[in-house]
Amino acid sequence: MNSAYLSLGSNIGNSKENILKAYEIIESNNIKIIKKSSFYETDPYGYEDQDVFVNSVIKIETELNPYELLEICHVVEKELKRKRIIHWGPRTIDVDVLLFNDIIMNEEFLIIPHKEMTKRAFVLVPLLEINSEIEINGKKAKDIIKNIDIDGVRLIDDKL
Ligand code: PH2
Ligand code: MG
Ligand code: MG
Repeated sequence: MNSAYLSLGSNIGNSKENILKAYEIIESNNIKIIKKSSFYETDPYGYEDQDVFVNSVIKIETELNPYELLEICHVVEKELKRKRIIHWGPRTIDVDVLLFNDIIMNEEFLIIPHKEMTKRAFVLVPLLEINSEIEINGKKAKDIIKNIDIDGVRLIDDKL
């Protein structure tokens, strides 16, 4: 059995509903959700001229390999009618593979650990909520986050 972490984000429509819908689609595709973070309202990172996001992180278990898991992330995005218009721009849902066992891979369309995750408070805060001891490339996430501004990440809900 493989263990992985996924990041979810939405800033179009009812973002919380979109993420809950994404969980349903994920669970109907041979993936078991083991842990869900709270929802966080997060200021847009990178491309800033867009609405705030809702973000979460989940821990999953699956027999799927990383490519198959990525394919399911794309199925979720397709079902929630994501349109790719602006790079890093508004979206109904974005599902990214953060970590997969302790695999390190560097392929054009799949980089694990996720290339940007160590810079993103909207990923690290919910990730640390569900696993405070998690390591990324051999470094403790709780040490990485010490050098990152987390002001733009606000808890919006109790545990699901
Ligand atoms: N996703 C991006 C770019 N910027 N900012 C926030 N707050 N949350 C996101 O999920 C997000 C972002 C590209 O994947
Ligand atoms: Mg993303
Ligand atoms: Mg993505």
